[in-house]
Amino acid sequence: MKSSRRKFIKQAAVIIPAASILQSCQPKMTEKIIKPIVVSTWDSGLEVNKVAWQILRTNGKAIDAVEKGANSIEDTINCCVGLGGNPDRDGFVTLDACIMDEKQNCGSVAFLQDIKNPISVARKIMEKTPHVMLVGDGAKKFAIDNGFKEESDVLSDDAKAEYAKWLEKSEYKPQINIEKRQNSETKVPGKLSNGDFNHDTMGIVAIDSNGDLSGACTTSGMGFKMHGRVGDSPIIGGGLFIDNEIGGATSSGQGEEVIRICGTHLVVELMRMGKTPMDACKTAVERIINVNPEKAKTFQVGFLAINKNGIVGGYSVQPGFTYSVTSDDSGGQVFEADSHFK
Ligand code: SD4
Repeated sequence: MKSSRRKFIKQAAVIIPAASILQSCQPKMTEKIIKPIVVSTWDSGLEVNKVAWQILRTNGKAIDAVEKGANSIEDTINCCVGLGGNPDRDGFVTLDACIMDEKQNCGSVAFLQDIKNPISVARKIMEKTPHVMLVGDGAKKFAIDNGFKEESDVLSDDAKAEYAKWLEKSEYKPQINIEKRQNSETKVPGKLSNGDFNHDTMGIVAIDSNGDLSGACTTSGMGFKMHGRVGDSPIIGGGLFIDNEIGGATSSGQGEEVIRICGTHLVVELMRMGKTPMDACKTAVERIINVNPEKAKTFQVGFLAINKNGIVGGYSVQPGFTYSVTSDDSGGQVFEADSHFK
């Protein structure tokens, strides 16, 4: 499985050769621009991309594509992202999300409970308020006032089982998240469950046919976190950053480590200085590792970036960080990012 996967990835690298040769101070606008295009974190991003692609392929806006893509995984109740995710150590599912458009408008929501689509709440905050970020009860009140339904009994069966298992030891050891390889014999196409992966986050960046970028990042956060803990995913410049002149980036993994270096903002700034998306992600990962090389052996962080030309790259601390790319009707492709530790 692994070797055929590697072979596929090698072949894929041949399909997108420009990824390794872009060297100018800004993404070269003279090269062929790939658009529309949507990229998402993890293998499960492929399904998300399909939803986003339906909007992009008919000349829809990137902001709509990333929102609807994020909604599609938030709506999957037995999945790790959204209300189906694992709860915090007190048994509550608390959601974080942010969204950013081509004009650097942004909206963010954190520590939100009982609302199914945090990314849409974030978009409403972006469009209807003078603020960027609402949290907790205030965010929930805003959501309900704006027509979002309050859900009850939100813990999914998968999450209940995981929580019961966690309570046996009540130990807080963040897991190195990878997308668990799905057994092709048991996998039901299109149906995901918490057993299929141990990550909690979906980051999405799209370029529409107009050449405009937008991004979204939505999560239930690290499972069994302290009540009230907020990760990188709703932080503009942490879990997501978009600059319509340059490109966009998103992240998944141990949020604290991403926040410490303003991860996705750094990635976009590195692309501005001429790095390819892959090299920019690699430099950001190295920055994280330099903070504490010993500790870095114990966690995962993956960055995914796309520049204005539609060139895509990713890099992670540990092996196993995958991302999905869709730029035509063929259903998209999954890539495994190169990593610092092998
Ligand atoms: C967080 N970055 O809350 C998120 C977790 C994550 O896959 O990405 N999990 O820190």
